[in-house]
Amino acid sequence: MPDPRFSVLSPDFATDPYRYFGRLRDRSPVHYEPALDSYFLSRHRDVRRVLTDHDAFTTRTLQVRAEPVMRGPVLAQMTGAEHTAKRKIVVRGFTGRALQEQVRAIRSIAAELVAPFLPVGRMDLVEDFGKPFAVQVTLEVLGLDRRDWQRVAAWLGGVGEFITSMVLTPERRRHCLDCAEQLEAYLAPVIEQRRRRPGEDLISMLCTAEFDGIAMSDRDITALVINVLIAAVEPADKTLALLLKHLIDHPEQLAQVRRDPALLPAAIAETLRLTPPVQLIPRQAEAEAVFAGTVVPAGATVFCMIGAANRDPGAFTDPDTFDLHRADLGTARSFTAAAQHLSFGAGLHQCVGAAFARAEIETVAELLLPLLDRVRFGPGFRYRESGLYTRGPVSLALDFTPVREAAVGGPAGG
Ligand code: 2IO
Repeated sequence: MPDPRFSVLSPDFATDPYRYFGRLRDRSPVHYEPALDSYFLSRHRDVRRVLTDHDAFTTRTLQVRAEPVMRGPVLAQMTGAEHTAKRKIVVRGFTGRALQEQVRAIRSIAAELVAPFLPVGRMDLVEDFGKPFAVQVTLEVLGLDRRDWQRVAAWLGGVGEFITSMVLTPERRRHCLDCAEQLEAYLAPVIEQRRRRPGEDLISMLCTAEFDGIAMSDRDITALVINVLIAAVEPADKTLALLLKHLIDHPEQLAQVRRDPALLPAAIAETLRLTPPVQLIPRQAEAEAVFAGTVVPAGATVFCMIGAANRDPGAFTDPDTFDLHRADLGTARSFTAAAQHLSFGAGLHQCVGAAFARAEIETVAELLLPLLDRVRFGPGFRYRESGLYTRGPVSLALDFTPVREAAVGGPAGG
């Protein structure tokens, strides 16, 4: 029998949701949350079904959860020919030659941001590095001014809060909408300028692109740029910090990766499986549906619990263990539509930035790992995660052997 007192809104669940996933999958795989009038699915096969049966489970939930702060419809809301065409435009912006350029920017921004901490031998991987890194890389890719990163980060905080909150007071809601409006106003003159004089950046590409005669409106571009900003920023510092946390907790695997950086993609894929930075994906059931004998009514909001699905023993052996060598990981597939983990979602709306995400984390980890000689947690550091929708380390205080600044492989050296 499911525990009637269990709630995904309880403080205990927020502290460590992973403790509850096994019980949810076994005893309450279709957990109803009255305060949210929503169903939470935790089994791998149920989550995969919801994400891939596009007629039965739609992304209509995003009209209320995302559209108000995205200032227009995001890619995941679109369907049919419009979705296919616009998704192809975005794919083009994140693969091939464009991606090669982006990797160069990632490397030089990472080298610049880490430099001041190397002679000290101490940094907070989240606050000192991950957050500025994630925002600055995304601004650079979009052809926006990196020097604006703190302003943009503050606005994105409000946008992210709106999308990922389970409950929002009217005051916080107003704050989030204010942030979104300011971000929109910041972008408007840029979009206008790129329409007149396009460059090589992603915004210019969106302004000029056409697929099967379908082009982007200003509203489309605004929404897509905010979509790219939040989707590239919010999970990035979390993934990087989680990767380092798992490797520090498993010194033998850290040593292997330091010796052979070709193991990095496997370590990243395993990090995403075990601790997905995006824990929830919402859908709307268009018709009544039955999961494991439980009825979900037509029109209901369904949350896919990615962290629980990724640890389903029916999908992965010894699912709670971090093992970059696991036979069922399928590293090469882990960043594609054939992925067995569900951290990039699945189906038509699967993450369009998965290849970029892999390249970003791989590039920065390749640069950091050799510098983090004898890396360990700082004195008195207590590991803590936060977030129900997106989740990651609050901070990650690292100590390592100080490095002379001259020894850093920057943009020229790398
Ligand atoms: C931005 C939740 C950070 C996406 C979302 C409204 C659409 C979509 C996601 C991810 C991550 C964000 N959903 N990215 O889950 O673009």
